[in-house]
Amino acid sequence: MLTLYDNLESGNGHKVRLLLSLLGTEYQLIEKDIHTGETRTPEFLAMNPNGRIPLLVLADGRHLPESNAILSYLAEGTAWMPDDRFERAQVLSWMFFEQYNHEPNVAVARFWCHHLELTPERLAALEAKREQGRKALQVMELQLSYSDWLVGSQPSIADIALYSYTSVADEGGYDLAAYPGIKHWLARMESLSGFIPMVPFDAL
Ligand SMILES: N[C@@H](CCC(=O)N[C@@H](CS)C(=O)NCC(=O)O)C(=O)O
Repeated sequence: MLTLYDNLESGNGHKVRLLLSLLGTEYQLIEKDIHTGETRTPEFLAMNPNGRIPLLVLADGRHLPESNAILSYLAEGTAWMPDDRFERAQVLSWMFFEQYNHEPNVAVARFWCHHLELTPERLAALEAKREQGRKALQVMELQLSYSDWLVGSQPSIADIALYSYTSVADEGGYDLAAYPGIKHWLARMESLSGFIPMVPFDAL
């Protein structure tokens, strides 16, 4: 059976739990406290030298870190990864965008709002993050204003990679009312059979 090391606050982890749920794949969940260094112990670093969740452990004991690499592994041979070579590259394109433009701003703003004391200096840095995050959301909005899904005519792991943190962007101070295409896309994702939501901070 697959084992997933994760933390329920994490959108990177949620991406993986969401795909596993949509695929109906059973797995064992091991929660790690990311605020007390549980992913920085020698035992954990031996599994992922980068000291972060999510981390997937295969039935044969091999370890795979990085949410989007895990999505690619799990989606192989399923409808969540297109067969077409160009569409596969487009999926990767959105996943790289997610890690470079979206997650460092949309997810980090959410983390700061909930875990850091917001001094005047941090508030200024937070506003700069939000500005970059709004630019990333606008890129998604443009794509989703003329297509239902980020790649091709059906949902793929590109949509999963971008769903998790976008769905809780309000927790980082973003107002999704400004992005009607994204709002409709979120609703399409949430209507998929097997869908599971992000756990809101106030429910943890
Ligand atoms: N690029 C990585 C980012 C993983 C990441 O930042 N994980 C955070 C939680 S969302 C973590 O484990 N933080 C604990 C730490 O850095 O010690 C991915 O997509 O999986």
